Amino acid sequence: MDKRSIDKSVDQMLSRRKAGDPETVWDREDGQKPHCTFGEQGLCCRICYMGPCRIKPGSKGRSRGVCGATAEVIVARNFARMVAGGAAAHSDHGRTVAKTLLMAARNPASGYSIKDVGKLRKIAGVLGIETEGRSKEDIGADVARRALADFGRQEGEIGLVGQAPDARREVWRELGITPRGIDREIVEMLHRTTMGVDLDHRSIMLHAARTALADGWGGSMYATELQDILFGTPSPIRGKVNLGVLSETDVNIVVHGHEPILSEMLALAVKEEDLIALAGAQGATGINLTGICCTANEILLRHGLPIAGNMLQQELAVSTGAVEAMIVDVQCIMPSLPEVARCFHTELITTSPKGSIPGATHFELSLENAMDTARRIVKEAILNYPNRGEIYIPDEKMDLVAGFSHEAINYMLGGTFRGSYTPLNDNIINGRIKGVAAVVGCGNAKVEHDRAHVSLTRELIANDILVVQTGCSAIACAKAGFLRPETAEKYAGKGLAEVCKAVGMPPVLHSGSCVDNSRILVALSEMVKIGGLGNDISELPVAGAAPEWMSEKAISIGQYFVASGVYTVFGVGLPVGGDSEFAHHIFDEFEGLFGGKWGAETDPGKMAALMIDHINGKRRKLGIGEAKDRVLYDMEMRRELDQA
Ligand code: NFS
Ligand code: SF4
Repeated sequence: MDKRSIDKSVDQMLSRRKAGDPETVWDREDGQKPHCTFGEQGLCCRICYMGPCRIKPGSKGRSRGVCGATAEVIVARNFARMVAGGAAAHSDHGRTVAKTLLMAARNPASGYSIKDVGKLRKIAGVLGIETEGRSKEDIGADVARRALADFGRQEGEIGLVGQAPDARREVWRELGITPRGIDREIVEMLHRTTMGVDLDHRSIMLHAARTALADGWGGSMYATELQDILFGTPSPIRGKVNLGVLSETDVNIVVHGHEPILSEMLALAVKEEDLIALAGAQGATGINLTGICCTANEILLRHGLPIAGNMLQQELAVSTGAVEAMIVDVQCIMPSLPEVARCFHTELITTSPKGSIPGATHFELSLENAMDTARRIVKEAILNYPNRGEIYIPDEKMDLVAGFSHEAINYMLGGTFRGSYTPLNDNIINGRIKGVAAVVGCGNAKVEHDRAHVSLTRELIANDILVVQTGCSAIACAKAGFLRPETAEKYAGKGLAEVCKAVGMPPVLHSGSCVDNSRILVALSEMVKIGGLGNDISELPVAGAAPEWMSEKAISIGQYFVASGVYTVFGVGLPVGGDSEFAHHIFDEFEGLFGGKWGAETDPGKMAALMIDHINGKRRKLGIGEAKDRVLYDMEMRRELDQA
């Protein structure tokens, strides 16, 4: 058995397992080995039933699918369909938030309201909606309607691309890939890649860029901006992370999934006195609301609520025996959960009409009365407390500071409300900070849990690169202790450490959930607008990475980062190895089109090297590069990291 995780809580949980205990994701991963190499290389086509067809790797031109499809077309179609799947997931989330904003604006009895009026006005401005002399509800309703219209828009441009630098918008216009409507691009992606339509891998990937941009600058960006309007724009906040945040004596409620629409209400419900009293009456000391995955990131950022773990820890959280209820909505919820929950007293509760799970209890969330749903769920969890059996909670937990929305970064660095990125740009120009890297994305049971996130991030900050994070990657680095200001002194390079110390921020900034990768796009656009670092995102000394990705959503994110001009490296592997022409297209030719391109590298040290070299290259082009060697970690330092 390979080592599963660098996170000690995982070892502690796995080492206690006895015969008959429920399987984990790692057991099932073993059972799938070896993974099908055709699929791994993107060479398996199941688009029509003359197949499935598979192409022998390296058989260029000689081996075709039954219909005649070549390797590069099959690889491209599979890749593009992953983009469509990921864009659909993020965007449907954005749609729910837009509907919630409309509800907040039109029905105050729903319990939703508009919290961040500054953000509302800013977004209204971007969308060309009149704000003068109007109530926040009227503006909010118009913003929500404009957002909903952008999902179904047939022609023109979706509204939030207005946040991108002019030069970038020009690149998209010239390529003809500015998204028209969010749903429209996703549908067209599926159409183009059905049997016998778009048979040119370059054309398929161009539309994949349009689809991904409809996610990054559309669905995801609407999700983020409208959530901020509804629930508040995050600012730095303290929190705790890892399985050790579960309480031995409180009622433990774990939210898991993605949309904060219900969890925001749960965060309020758990503070209600009658519910706390009810918990007391059941013998508990209180109610402990925690989370897994991106919902956890959302409630951490806005309420400082603790995170129990990232995606690969969901089964382990239930296996502590200490979780009264796990409440799930959509995305990244393992189908194995009911099985695990059955072995304990944990009640698995579904809330989305889109995500039904046999064996779970369903409490449908209605936007009109979300608070009532939240209270009923909390009560259900409390009443389950007396059914607790034996529990085991690993003692691992770590402090963190999160909440670095781009507005917060602005504020911290600028020092004034509505400050600016000028100090960040200045520090990049003077070389204290070499550049910025986005390290994001999932965990994947194929590789050692959290290792690549943590080693990559550590090497980047040692080289004076400010790291911005989201998703399960942020949770990984949080568990490793990187989200504390003192990390700067311990691990960051001298220049970065100096800046962090002056500002009082960690060298690794947690910016939120996966839809919040759109915050990074806005931050990069701001850096361009401030000036001194070129005219387009593609000129900035920045890079992106998803070192342990697994989800289609990660592929969509990668594609929109690249199409926005960012060099983006993925770990684990990419399902493109089957065709050298396709690989050449996304790894090389893309740069000529978008100014950004894909990279793939499984070794985190080498991944760091690729990103650092890229950032240094951009610095030289801007005329701000001076020779300084990369800090290379030797084996000794890596071992030390393992033990940290
Ligand atoms: Ni992003 Fe967040 Fe995690 Fe991956 Fe899943 S929870 S939306 S997809 S696994 S980072
Ligand atoms: Fe095979 Fe072509 Fe059908 Fe794909 S579309 S399954 S390659 S026949």
